[in-house]
Amino acid sequence: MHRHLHIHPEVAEALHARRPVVALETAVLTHGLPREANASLARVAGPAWESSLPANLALARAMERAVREAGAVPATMAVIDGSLRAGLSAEELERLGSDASARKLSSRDMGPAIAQRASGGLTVAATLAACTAAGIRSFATGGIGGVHRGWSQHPDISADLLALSRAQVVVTCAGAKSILDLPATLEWLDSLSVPVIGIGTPHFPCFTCPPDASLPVSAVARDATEVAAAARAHWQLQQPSAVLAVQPCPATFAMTRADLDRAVQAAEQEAASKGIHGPAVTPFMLGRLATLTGGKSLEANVALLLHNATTAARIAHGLLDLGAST
Ligand code: PSU
Ligand code: MN
Repeated sequence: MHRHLHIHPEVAEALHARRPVVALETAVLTHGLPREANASLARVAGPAWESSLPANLALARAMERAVREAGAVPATMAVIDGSLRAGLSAEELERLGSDASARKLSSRDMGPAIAQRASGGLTVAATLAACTAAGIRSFATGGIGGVHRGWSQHPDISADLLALSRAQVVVTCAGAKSILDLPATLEWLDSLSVPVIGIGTPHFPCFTCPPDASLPVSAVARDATEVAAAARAHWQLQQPSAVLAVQPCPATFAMTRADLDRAVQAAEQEAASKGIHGPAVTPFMLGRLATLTGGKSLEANVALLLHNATTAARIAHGLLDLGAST
């Protein structure tokens, strides 16, 4: 993998000088968010939101900004023209965000994409593999992939879960996407020995919805420093797995469970009748949910992504303060 990895000079310098770095995934850029400009998202993201840009690109740039404002260097991870990048230039980010042929790359897809000189956005699974190659310990995303509803008939289980079992990285997220079977997803995280640490919450956050009182996390931390301490101890025990740091969507923008469930049901029926399956399911569902909720799920998604970027930067600081690179 290292043969194909290109670390952006700013990221390389930060890693070398032991300054905090936060990896950002790009499947959310290529497949997770709409490409139309959306000025109303400034209400969520603040005045620095670039309203005239496609929303997916504006979000990727806003996440990089949030990481910088929290004193870390963003490493946006992608495959561009067959090379694996940790850190993109502004031009590369813009190209990837507008490339209609950009693939959604999970860990198994990166090798073929590199050999074919293709470009694509990395899922959580692929980003974790890239973090291991680059030596990055903190990573922010929205919600991880997991066990899809209806798994007993059709076992659609995201490769994110397996990847979490074998990358020593702290992944900051708002739990797993609410379109999933969350109890089943938590059972898998348990089996794969991935600590699920609630930041200020004993319950598992449900992506765009508030945490579910019936879903306990495996540990609670008060803040980023405590998450970093737990991760360091986990890895000192030679545990090969990631640490999932979970925090709820900011309350102002969270959706109610009832609103979300109604939309998920409708979107699931559409997906089934259109024969959508495999890697296309998650992008289809996220797109339909945004429409069916009148943009509410999109607002919540943007709010939680930015919140997670900031927290991941704090965790990167915490890990370095503890000297937790081994
Ligand atoms: N979080 C978001 N939006 C997204 C995703 C996560 O807020 O689009 C992406 C992540 O890249 C995650 C992927 O890895 O969805 C999961 O896809 P699948 O269920 O096909 O494994
Ligand atoms: Mn899947």
